[in-house]
Amino acid sequence: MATNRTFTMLKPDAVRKGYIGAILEQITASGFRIVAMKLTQLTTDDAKEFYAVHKERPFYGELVEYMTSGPIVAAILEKENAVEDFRTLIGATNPEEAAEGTIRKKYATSISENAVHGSDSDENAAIEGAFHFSGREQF
Ligand code: YYY
Ligand code: MG
Repeated sequence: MATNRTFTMLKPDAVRKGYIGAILEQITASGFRIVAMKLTQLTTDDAKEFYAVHKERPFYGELVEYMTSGPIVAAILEKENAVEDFRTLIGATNPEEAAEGTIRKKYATSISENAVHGSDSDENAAIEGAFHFSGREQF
């Protein structure tokens, strides 16, 4: 199903370093409308479920530990071509490979602590958004 929405998390390293405002400013200045948003913290079960697709990967344990290490900002964003355009805005998974000006280039610490999540498909955007927000929390 094609939608114009994507799902993001500002990850614990970005929140700890005080980058919430700067990152949200770049997101909204790039044409995304915030449809839902909250400051929250993932439980271990939440993080395991959210990243279940990576459970056989060597970094899974560290990823779950990191993603539960502090508060995150979860949000649903709306824009034409939202999923693809947001992946472009955040840059490559490894910040060393991310293009100049991208959110990960500017704010990420490392490949594992890479500041921000962006859904990789319309289908996953819908699943991930529904994981965090009920219908009445989406505007
Ligand atoms: O979608 P994206 O976040 O860009 O990357 P994924 O390949 O889906 O991996 C999810 C998450 O896992 C990534 O944001 C950081 C972490 N990770 C890692 O710690 N080490 C890797 N070699 C690959 C991914
Ligand atoms: Mg991914």
